[in-house]
Formats: sequence, structure tokens, C-alpha cells
Amino acid sequence: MSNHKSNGAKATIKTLSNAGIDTCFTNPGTSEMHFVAALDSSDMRAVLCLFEGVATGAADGYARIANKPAATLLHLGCGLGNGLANLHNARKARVPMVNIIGDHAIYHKQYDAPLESDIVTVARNVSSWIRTCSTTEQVGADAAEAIEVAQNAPQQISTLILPADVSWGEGGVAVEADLTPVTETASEALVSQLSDILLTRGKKTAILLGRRVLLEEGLIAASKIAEKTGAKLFTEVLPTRLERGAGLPNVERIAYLAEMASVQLSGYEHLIIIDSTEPVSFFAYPGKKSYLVPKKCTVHHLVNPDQDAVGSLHALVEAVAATDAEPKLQSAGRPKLPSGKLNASKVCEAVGALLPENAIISDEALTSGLKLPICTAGAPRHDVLTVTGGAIGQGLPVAIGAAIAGKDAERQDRSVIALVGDGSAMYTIQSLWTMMNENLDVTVIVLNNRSYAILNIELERVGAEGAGPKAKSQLDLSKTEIDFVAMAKGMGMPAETATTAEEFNDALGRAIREPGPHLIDAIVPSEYEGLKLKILPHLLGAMNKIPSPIAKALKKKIAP
Ligand SMILES: Cc1ncc(C[n+]2csc(CCOP(=O)(O)OP(=O)(O)O)c2C)c(N)n1
Ligand SMILES: [Mg+2]
Repeated sequence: MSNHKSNGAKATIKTLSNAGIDTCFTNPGTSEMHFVAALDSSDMRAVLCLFEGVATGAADGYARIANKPAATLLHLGCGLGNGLANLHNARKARVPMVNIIGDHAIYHKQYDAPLESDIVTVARNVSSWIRTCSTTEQVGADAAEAIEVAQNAPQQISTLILPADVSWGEGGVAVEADLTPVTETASEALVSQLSDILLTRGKKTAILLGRRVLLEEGLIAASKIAEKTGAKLFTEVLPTRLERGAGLPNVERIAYLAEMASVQLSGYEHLIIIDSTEPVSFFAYPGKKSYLVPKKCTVHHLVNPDQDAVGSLHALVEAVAATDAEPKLQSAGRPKLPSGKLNASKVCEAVGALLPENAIISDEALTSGLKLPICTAGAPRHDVLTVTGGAIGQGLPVAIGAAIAGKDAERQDRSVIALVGDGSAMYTIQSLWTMMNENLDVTVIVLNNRSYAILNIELERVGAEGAGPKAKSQLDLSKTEIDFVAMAKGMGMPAETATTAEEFNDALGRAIREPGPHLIDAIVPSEYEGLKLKILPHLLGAMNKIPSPIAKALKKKIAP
């Protein structure tokens, strides 16, 4: 602990640095100027983002790969509010993050100046720990508590509101945060109960893997249990970070479409959930189930969020005597490079064919990414980051944070591939600027189907009647075509359009070979159009009426 006194801003940054938080994604204003000035006397890497949603999404992506928090620096309630959607995704991802929100000087608040607003109300949506620091003397201790709350289990987002006069005041002292690794595992009684179920009813048992058990160690352990007991493995719909590829167990993901998820889960009598939540439908649909666990299936949770998930899984491996079982590993294999007119499936094939070793995929391809899992299953080992909270505009910001963390980690210079829908890309397109400004090795692939295609499917699925041209126009991006190449070039980023598979293969090969950011505007038709789109809701509606093995095969065909 340093007793060296400084102003509040310096003491805050020093407290963050002491705890190993060395990256801050910023979009500052006047109330944060002392924090900004204090950066120069620190080791903190500050990454400017031109919209707060980029900063918060980048901090999320960073935490997913670095497995430690980044800080954000945001400007009062409005700045925090702009960052909310990606803070929501980060909360659902259960990643650690420390938000530093500048506020007016305490004595200035009474005047209701233009930027005065209720910061706490905005923060409460994503943060259960919110503290307004009231004195400079206290700032180090408050910052240390913010870090502890964020990083210690169960990890979460903490929000420290820093009034300008607290920042500029003298008498701040950096404090050492108390970081404690999780050690508590599931109780012996629970482990033994679950092992009994697995050993007697293994074939009727499914195991749903989530957050912390989706990396190599957890996946291998789970696969040993599955091989030994006959249990079926699933991963959650939207993993925070899923390690995949040749040499790792390839675990089936629960489908986004509830009708398909029900089919996947049908027939199991026990569902053992490890660090995830019970499967529910994304939305309610008239006449359809919200809760997707079959009626006769008993749910068990191996751990709660503040227990050691991987350690508990190991205990279960031992309990079923699977320590020496051979895990089932995915063999190496890539799709062939595609040819002809470009479509979304061919983009996925090319990604599978060319994905470099140790890559990180930020997946916000939505309807265009249906084939991505199957095309990349046997590719070299990689991580997949998904839109954990369903709030779009995450794919590009998360790629920024992942690229920065990937460079710092032991596995140096991991290249990042961000696959994003055209609609999603437009929420946080400012991300391209930060990718350039920081010279990050990110390849952005925009799946440009000139549509909110998924909402065309949803329009059919919800059974809304009377949808005509006015309704369809709300889901249509084709009347005013978006030129992503021009936008990228406007921010200095090399970019090209691909309308054929050959053009796409070449562009992707180049983007991967050359360091630094690139964008490829992949012009593709929507995956579901015309008759296919009309039939889909009927097909989905029929899925729970046809025999389960046929339904399971059909599910594999529609969403492999
Ligand atoms: C923050 C937020 N706003 C709106 C939505 C609703 N929404 C879901 S998908 C979508 C359109 C996605 O379009 P695109 O990225 O082009 O993917 P596509 O559907 O074409 O595959 C919208 C607007 C959302 N999920 N999150
Ligand atoms: Mg689209």
C-alpha cells in the first residue's frame, strides 16, 4: 500500500493499477479532465472510443479474454446511458468491469446544470454495487471496493461515481484491493447425488454447460463424464466465451429458436446445469412455451455463481470415476473454399477454411451465421464470443477489447474476426475508428443482407396479422443502401466489397495475412426469403408434434 498522497484522480488510477487493471476504455468530458490528466503519470493504457457503447462493449470483450476487468471512463448519466446496452450484455455475460463515471462537483449539483442527471438510476440497471465517492480521502478505499466487487466471485459490474471536486481534491491515497480466488466447491452430498443420477440414468440425463466451464479444462472434464455415463452435453445459447476447434470436445449448443431448443431437450429426465441458467425462450410467442425444460425433467444446479465451477466439475468427474475416461475430441477438418455467387453459408465456409490458429471470433452474424458453428468445428482452436444479452451492437466493440486482451495475454497477437450483420454493425460503427487508432488485428466481416432479416422471421413467428408494406419497411435496409467500404475508408481502414465467393476468399485471406484492421463488406441474400421464410414458422410449429428422433434430425438440418 502506498501512503503517497495525491489528488483523487491519481489515487483512483493507482488503485486500479495496483490491482492489475491496466486498460481503460474512455469517452471523457469536462468532469473527467483530472482523471484524463492523471493518465500521464500512470501505466494505464487508455483507449479512446467515440461512443460509450463502444467503450462498454470493448471492456466486456477485454474481460472475456483477459479474465480480469478493464475500467471504463464515462461522462455523467448521459455517457453511462449511451453505454447501457453493452453493459447489459456484459452483465448477462457475468464479466467483471469497473465503471468510473465522472460527475459534477458536489457543490455544483444543486444548480441542476445542463448535464446534471440521476446517474444512480441509470447504473442500477446493470450494477448492483454503485457508490458515489464523497471525499478525496475516501477515493482509494472506494475504488478498491469497486474492484473487489467486480473481480471477486460472483463477478459483476461495479460503478464508481467520481465527482469532479473529489477528483481534483488533494489527499487521495491509493489502496490495495483484496482479491480472493474462489475456492468453495459444490457440497459432497450434491456431487454424490448427481453422480448417482449420472451413473444410473446417464442416458436420460443432459448436462448444460455455461460460462466458466466452456473453456478447455471444463469441456474436457465434461466430455469425460459424458463418455463414461452416456449423458448428453449441451452449451448455453449465448456463451460468454466458448473454446472450440480441433482437439477440443465439440459440444452441441442450445438453439436460439425455442421450438428447436425444446426438441433438443426433449426426452431427458434430468438436466444438470453447470454455471448457466435454466433454458427459456428468448421471447414469449402466443400459444408457445416460455420455459423450455421438459415437464418431467428435474433440474439440478451443480454450483452457484460464487462457487468454483471448474473445481466442482472435477469433483463430479471423480465421483463418476471418469478420471481416466477418454474425452471425445473433434478431429481437424476444414470446409473447402467456396466458389460462385456469395451467400452467408459461403462466408461461413470461407471463415472455416481460413481461420488462423488461436483466433477469436466475435459472432454477431445473426441469421447469416447459422452455418458458422459447423463450418468452424474442425478449424484450429479458437474462442467464440457471443451477444450474451441479445442487445445488438456488441460484435464490433467486443472485438476491440478481445484484440487488446489477446495481445497482452500469453498467447500473443491473437487475430480477431468479427462477423456482424449490417443492422447490428450500424449501432456501434464508430468501433472501426478505435480499431484503426489502436492498430488492432481485427477483420470485420459485415454480412450485408440489407435487412433486419431476423425480424422478418420473427414477424412470421409471432403471428402478427395485417403486416403490409409499412410494417415490412421497418425491417428493410435496402432502399438506402449502406456502403460499409466507404464508411471504413472514411476512418482510414482498408476495406473491400465481395459479391462472389472468390472475391471473398481473396479478401479474407489478405485481411488475415496483413496485420492491422480490415473490413469486408460481404453482399449476401437473406438466408430466409420467399417461400423458405413462409414455411419456417409452420415447420417450427410442427416440430413438437412429430416424433422426437425425426424432429432432432430436422433441427440439425435447419440449424446445424
Ligand atoms: C439494442 C437492440 N435493439 C434492437 C434489437 C432488435 N433486433 C434484434 S435483431 C435486429 C436486426 C438485426 O439485423 P442484422 O444485424 O442485419 O442481422 P440479420 O437479422 O439481417 O441477420 C434488431 C433490430 C436488439 N436485439 N437489440
Ligand atoms: Mg441484416
